Amino acid sequence: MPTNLPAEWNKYYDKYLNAKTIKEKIKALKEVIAHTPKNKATDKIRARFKRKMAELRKEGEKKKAKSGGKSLSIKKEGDVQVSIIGLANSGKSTFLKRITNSNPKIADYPYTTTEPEVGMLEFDDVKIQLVEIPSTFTPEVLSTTRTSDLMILLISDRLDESKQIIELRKLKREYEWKKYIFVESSVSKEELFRRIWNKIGMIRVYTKYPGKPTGKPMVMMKGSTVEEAAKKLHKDFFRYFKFAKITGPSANFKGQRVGLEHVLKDKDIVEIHLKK
Ligand SMILES: Nc1nc2c(ncn2[C@@H]2O[C@H](COP(=O)(O)OP(=O)(O)OP(=O)(O)O)[C@@H](O)[C@H]2O)c(=O)[nH]1
Ligand SMILES: [Mg+2]
Repeated sequence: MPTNLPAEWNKYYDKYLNAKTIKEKIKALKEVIAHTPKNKATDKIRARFKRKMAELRKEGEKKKAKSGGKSLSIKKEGDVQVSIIGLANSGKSTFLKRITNSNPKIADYPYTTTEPEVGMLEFDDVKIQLVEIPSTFTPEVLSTTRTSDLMILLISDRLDESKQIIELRKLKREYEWKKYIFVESSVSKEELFRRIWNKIGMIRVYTKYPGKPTGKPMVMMKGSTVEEAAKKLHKDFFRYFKFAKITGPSANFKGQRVGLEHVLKDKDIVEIHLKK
């Protein structure tokens, strides 16, 4: 091993060497990678760890398939997918029904919902697909959360608040959800949208053509440039790009002329001009 690694690095590496199961190995290797400084001297070793990580993941998938471990996925629709996680009988279906156009079964006993339920929240030109995750929390239903952009950890006034927070935090750690928000089930539709939108870090980019009103926006990652917007619209917009005119938060003034490298902001209106 290279000698220029921090002292505590060995601790993580030992833990990895001693890990027994594939899941433990993956977890330990993640720590090792996270604690390996990025520099020229560690380039090779980090590449090796990453290859090992890919191998372990593959091995894990194979094992799961053999053991009959099923995985489920919900077809992603709309611009963003958000999973709703909450304790059994806490009011997840009621919440989904109130916020979206869906009509899930609601009943006063736990585990009414056994398959993921889906609804669409449309707000401010964005479509957010909400998925109620059954509180059985089997690996199969939890596998549906892999495609989600955000987890809503739903807190209901029906059950003890601190108990809910403890249980939901446990799940969050176990499944390593990185993007999540705690939400009270009484939240308004507008406030919910605002909190989801702020957390996922995406932007709406409207496009304008001479003589046409602006339509539905493109939903893109924060930090996206005019180049990415042009490519997303059509490859010809990139190929024949001359300049763009921007109106909105990223422009210093209405109709500012910019190039491909210009970084866009939420609610920008972009008018692309092409070479003749
Ligand atoms: N006090 C209170 N009761 C609620 C609330 N939301 C739902 N309920 C009631 O709680 C019961 C369970 O509601 P559901 O929406 O089916 O709960 P769920 O979390 O989807 O339940 P499972 O799918 O069985 O886990 C129903 O009797 C609802 O009328 C709430 O915010 N406050
Ligand atoms: Mg339910």
